[in-house]
Amino acid sequence: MTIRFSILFLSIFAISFTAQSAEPLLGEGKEEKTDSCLFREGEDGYDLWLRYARVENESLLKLYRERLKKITLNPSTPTLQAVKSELLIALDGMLAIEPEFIDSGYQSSGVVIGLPEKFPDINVHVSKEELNLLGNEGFIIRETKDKSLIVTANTDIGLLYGVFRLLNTIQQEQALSEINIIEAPKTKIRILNHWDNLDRNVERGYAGFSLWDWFRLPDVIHQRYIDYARANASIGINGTVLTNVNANAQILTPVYLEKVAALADAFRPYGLKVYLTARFSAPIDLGKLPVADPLDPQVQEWWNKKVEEIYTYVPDFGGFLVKANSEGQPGPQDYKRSHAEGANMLADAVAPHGGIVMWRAFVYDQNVPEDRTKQAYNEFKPLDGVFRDNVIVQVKNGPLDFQPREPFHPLFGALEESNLMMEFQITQEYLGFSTHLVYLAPLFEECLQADTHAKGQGTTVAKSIDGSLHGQKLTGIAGVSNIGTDRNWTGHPFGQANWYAFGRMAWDPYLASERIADEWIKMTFTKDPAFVKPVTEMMLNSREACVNYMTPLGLHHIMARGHHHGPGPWVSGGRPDWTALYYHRANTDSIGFNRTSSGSNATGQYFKPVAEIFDDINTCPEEYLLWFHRVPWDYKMKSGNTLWNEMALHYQKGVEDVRNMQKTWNFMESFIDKERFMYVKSLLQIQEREAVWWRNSCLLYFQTFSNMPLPEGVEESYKPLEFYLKINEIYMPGHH
Ligand code: BDP
Repeated sequence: MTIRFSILFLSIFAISFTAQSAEPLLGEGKEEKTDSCLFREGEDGYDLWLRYARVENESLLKLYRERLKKITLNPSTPTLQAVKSELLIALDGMLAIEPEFIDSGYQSSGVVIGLPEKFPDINVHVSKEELNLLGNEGFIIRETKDKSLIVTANTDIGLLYGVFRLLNTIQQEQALSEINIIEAPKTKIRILNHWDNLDRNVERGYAGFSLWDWFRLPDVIHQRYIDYARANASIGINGTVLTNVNANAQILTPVYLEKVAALADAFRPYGLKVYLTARFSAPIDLGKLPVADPLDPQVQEWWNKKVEEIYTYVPDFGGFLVKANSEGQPGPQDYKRSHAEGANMLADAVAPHGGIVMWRAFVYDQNVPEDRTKQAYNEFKPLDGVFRDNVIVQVKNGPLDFQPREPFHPLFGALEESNLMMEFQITQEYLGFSTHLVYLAPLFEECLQADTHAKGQGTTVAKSIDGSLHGQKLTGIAGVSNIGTDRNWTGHPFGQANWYAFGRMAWDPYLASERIADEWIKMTFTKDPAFVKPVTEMMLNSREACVNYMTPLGLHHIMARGHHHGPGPWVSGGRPDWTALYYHRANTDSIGFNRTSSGSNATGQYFKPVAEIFDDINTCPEEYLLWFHRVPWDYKMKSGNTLWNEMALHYQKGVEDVRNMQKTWNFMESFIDKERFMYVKSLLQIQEREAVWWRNSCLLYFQTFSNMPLPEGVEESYKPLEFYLKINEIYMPGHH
C-alpha cells in the first residue's frame, strides 16, 4: 500500500520539482484486514484523524460502495490530483474499493466532483445564488433528484474542502442519501503560527523538532510536508507561518527563500499559503542600513525590494507576521514611531502583490508603569482606523499570556475600524506541555462565546473576529502550533485533538467543543459509543481539571520561571512582570490583583455592563475572582466556604479529576490499539503526578500567608514546601 501511494502522491508534485519520499506514509502500522473491519495492533498516531478505518456498519458499507464505485473527476490541476489521491487512499481504507474515475460526463446516480463551468449539468441542481454564497473556499455536497451526488464549488480548493467533508461524513458513518451541505468558512485567514527556529528548535514546542528540514531543503521534500498539508486542508486551515515570532532575519535571504519556495510548492495544491515572520530590524541586519525607521524612505525602499524578491520565489506568498517592541524584539517604537506606522510601512511593501501583514498586539514593557494586562489596549485602541486595509491586528485570546484561564481580551469588540484576528495557543505552554491531556476546545469556545457587549447583548468575541460585528473585510484566527517531528505529530495523542479543534473553529467559530470532540474521537480512535461517550466527557472536563490543579479562581502566571513547566508561585526577583508575585500579591490578609476601578482599572477597558460585572466582587464570576480582585483569605464565597478553603478544594478537585480520567481510560483498553492505549495511560500517570505537584506546591506556599489549615477532603502533602522550592531546573523542551 505504501509504495502505491508514494507514487500517487509524488506524481502530483512532479510538475514543479522532484520529490523524494523519505518517511513512511499514512496507513503504516501492522494491519490485519478483514472484509468488515480494520484492526490495527499498533498504531503510532501518525495517521491523525485521517486513518480512514473500515466502515463497520454493513448496510452503510454496501451503500457507500455502490455509490462511490464510479466517480466523475477530471484531475487536470495539482489540486484535483490531490483530490483524486485522497479519494483513493480513503476509499481503499474505508470501503476497500478502488473507484473507477471518469474524466468527463455527468452520471446520474453516481458521484460528480467538479466546477459548474466544467460540468454544466451541475447548474441544474445548484443555483447562482448558492454559488455566490460559497466564495473562494466554500462547497456544496448534495444528493440531487436524479440521485447523483455532486460536490461542487467555485474553485478547486473549494472542491478539495468539499471532498474532505464528504470523506469526513463517511468516516463518521453518516448517511449520504439526501445529503445537502452548503458551507463556506466564516473567517478568511485560518493559520498556524509555527514558533520554529532555523536551527529546528521550536520555542514552546513539546513534540520534537521543527518539521522544516532547512538543511536538506529545497532538494528533499519529505512526505511529512505533504501529509501536514493534507491534514490542514482536511480541516480548512489555509495558511502557515513557518518561522518564530521572535524572528531571525536570515529567513529573508535568498538561500532560505529558495527553501521556503520548495515548501510553498509542496503545500500549494492543498490551498495552504506560506507566510513568514519579519524581523523589524532586517534592513539593518541584512541591508546594512543604519536604521530601520519605518518613515525613512530608504527603509521603505529596502522592504519594497525585499518583498519583490520574495514574490519571485513564492508568487502567492501570503505576507508577514510581526512581533515588534515586545519582549526585546525591535520595532517602530525604537524610532518613536507607532505600531501603525510600522505595520503600514510593511503593508505598503506587500500590498502591490496582494500580501497582508499580521501585526501582533502582544506588546508590553516593564518600563511602562502600568498593569501589564492593560498595555496592549492602551497602545492599540488609539490607533483604531489608522491601519492599512491589508493589516490585521493579531490579538491573543486574553490580555495576559495564554494562561489556563483568562477573561477575553478587551480589544475584541473595541477595534471597530481595524481588521482584527484572534491568536490562540495550541501548544500547551501553560497547560502541561505535551504530557497533560487537556482538550483546548472549551477554552477556545469560552473565549469565542464571551459577550463583549460592544454593540449590546450578544455581540460575542466570535462576531468581532468574523466581521459580522463591525464589518471588517479581512478576518482570521491564528493558532500557535503544537506540531513537531514526533511520530504522532503533537507529542500527546490527544494534542492532535487541539490541532483539529483549532482548524474546525477557525472555519466556524460557532462550533461546539462537544461536537468537535465527537467527530475527532470517531475518526481517530473508534466509533463505538462505549468509547466515544466517556472519552468525550473526559476531554470536555480536562481543561477545567487543569485550571483547578494549576490556577483556580482567577490565579494566573504562577508557573516556574523560564521554561514555564510546573508550579512557581514563589517566583520573584528580576523583571517584575515576569514574576509570580507581581500577579498574586499574596500576604497574610489577602491575595489577588486589584484590577477594579479602585485598583489598576483594567475592568474599565471593557464595555458596560461587562466592566461593571467584573468590577464588583459580588457579580464578578468566581472563575475570574483573583484576576480582578484582591480578596481576604476568610472572604465568604458563594458556596459558603472561605476563600482559602475554596481554593484548597479546587486544587484537590483538579487532582481528583485527573484520577477519574485515569479510571475512565483504564476501561478503554479493549476498544483501541495497544500502542496508543498504553502511551496515553503512561502520560496520564505523569499528569496525575504533576497535578499533585501543582496542588502541593501552591497550597503549601499560599498557606504560609493564609495560615489556615486545609479543609476536610484535601490531602496533606507528604513533603514540605522546601522540597518543592528546591526542585532543580532540569532541561525542558521548548526553552533554551
Ligand atoms: C510567551 C512565550 C514566549 C513567546 C511569547 C509571544 O513564553 O516564548 O515568545 O509568548 O507570544 O507566552 O511572543
